[in-house]
Amino acid sequence: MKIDRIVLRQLRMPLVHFFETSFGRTYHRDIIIVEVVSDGLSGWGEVTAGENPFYNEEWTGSAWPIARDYAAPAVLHKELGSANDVAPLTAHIRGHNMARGGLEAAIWDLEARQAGKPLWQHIGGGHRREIPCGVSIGIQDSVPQLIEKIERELKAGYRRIKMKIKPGWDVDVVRQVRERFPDILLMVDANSAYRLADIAHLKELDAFHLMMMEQPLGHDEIIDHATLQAQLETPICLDECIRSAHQAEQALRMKAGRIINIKLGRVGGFREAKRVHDVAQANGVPVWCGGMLESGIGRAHNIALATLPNFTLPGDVSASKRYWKRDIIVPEVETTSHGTIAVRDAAGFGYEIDHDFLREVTVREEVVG
Ligand code: OSB
Ligand code: MG
Repeated sequence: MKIDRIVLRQLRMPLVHFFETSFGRTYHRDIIIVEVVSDGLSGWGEVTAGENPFYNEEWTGSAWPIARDYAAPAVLHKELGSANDVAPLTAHIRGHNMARGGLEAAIWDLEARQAGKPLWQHIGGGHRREIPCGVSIGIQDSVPQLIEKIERELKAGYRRIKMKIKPGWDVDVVRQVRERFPDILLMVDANSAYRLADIAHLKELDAFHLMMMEQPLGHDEIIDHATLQAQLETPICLDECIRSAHQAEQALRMKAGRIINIKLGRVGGFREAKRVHDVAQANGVPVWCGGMLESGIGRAHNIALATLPNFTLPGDVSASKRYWKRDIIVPEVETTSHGTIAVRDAAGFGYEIDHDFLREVTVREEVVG
């Protein structure tokens, strides 16, 4: 396979509701979509970087030149044996996994379309026909607002509730949520808002039988997570600090956590995501698929990923309408009444691109090659 052309598009899409984490509030997304073209057929990927370099070092503004000037030229016009060969071609780029991963995922999608196969099958997934769904609920202006949101998501059928926490919005809020919903699968995500010195405070959360506490400490911190996990009953789930299978292996060897959240972009695409999955599985550690407020394209890739066998826990992949008034794919991603997404059998990522709407929300476009 040879890639003849790579089209980068930057979209601007308002979120239905703002989303707040410990690092800030987002009202709209600036999303980069990667289209790769070979012999007249297109594959599609999404760069999952945020609007600011606050989750990790990447942001839309950095991902654009990395994708255009470094990642795209490394694969363009080259004879590629398979999509699996793409990640090593951009591995000399330090960091910037999301910019690299958006391109890599697009080539997996293209190759699946060339073979006339669904993406989930092409990556070696297909362990389940429906993926179990949870939701990630941001920090709200008040506790009653949070409770109302949780109530609505449970009514919609979602199987697990994740609430974002930060200093000042943690133990007391979790206590009130637990009192109102004693039996639900509940977890928290701190996005690196705490330090090891906060250990006594974090241990108070042990009282609420949470499924897990996601990334409490530094975004690049494995050692302190091991120290914290040894003193915490609640399992730690690692997100930000797992950027490769090698780091996953080191973290699990150190017992820095008992669960891993896999995000396609954060680890640089499907090849590395599958490797992280395999390392976790070999260690008896379950994984789930995280989200980055994706458009339908990134969401569809996440669904394919979550059909791999060790994705046994409900992830953060949920219905399009929780994010967008109108998505850029048709049909939009929908959930069943029992809190799952049914996997589709169409070739590639399994949904159609809504080209008219894509054009409408595109604010920047550049062709490489
Ligand atoms: O830490 O999982 C996270 C959103 C943006 C950045 C980081 C995270 C999140 C989410 C939202 O939790 C997941 C989603 O609904 O897409
Ligand atoms: Mg997280």
